[in-house]
Amino acid sequence: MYRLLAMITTMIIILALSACATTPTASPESAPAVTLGNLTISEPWVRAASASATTNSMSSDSHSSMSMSATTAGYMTIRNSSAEPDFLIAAAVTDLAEAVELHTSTTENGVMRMRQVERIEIPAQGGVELKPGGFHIMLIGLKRDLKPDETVRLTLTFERSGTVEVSAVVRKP
Ligand SMILES: [Cu+2]
Repeated sequence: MYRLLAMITTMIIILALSACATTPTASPESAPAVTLGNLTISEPWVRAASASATTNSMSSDSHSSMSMSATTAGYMTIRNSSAEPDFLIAAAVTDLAEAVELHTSTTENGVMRMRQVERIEIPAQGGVELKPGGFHIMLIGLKRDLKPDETVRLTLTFERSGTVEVSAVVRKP
């Protein structure tokens, strides 16, 4: 009787283990991290947006001066294991936007403002988070709608590490 109980217990454990094995470790919404030299780029995502400019005011990263063209932004976390800093110096997309710029956001007197930056530093032995309200990759003049759960390709160029392509998942903010 005791042996039977032990057997059943073992079976339950095996079942539990196999159930764990079939459970994805990452949420399906996040793309796998990409490594480029000493850099690791994780969880790239792009804010869902309509190519028609009317919904532009919904985006917290919209420029008032760009109200005539639809914009959205891309975000990600970049880690740098090197003893030297690196810099994100360019980003690009294919057939998705008229222009791509690197931006930062700051809040002055309660008003969020954005400005273009030449490069975004990834500190040595550290990292930088591109996120709403901070650094972001600005897609200007969207050529088509970006719907949640679709994937877009972003090409990132770093001063030291070179160029890499990442898959960014489109998400609602
Ligand atoms: Cu911006």
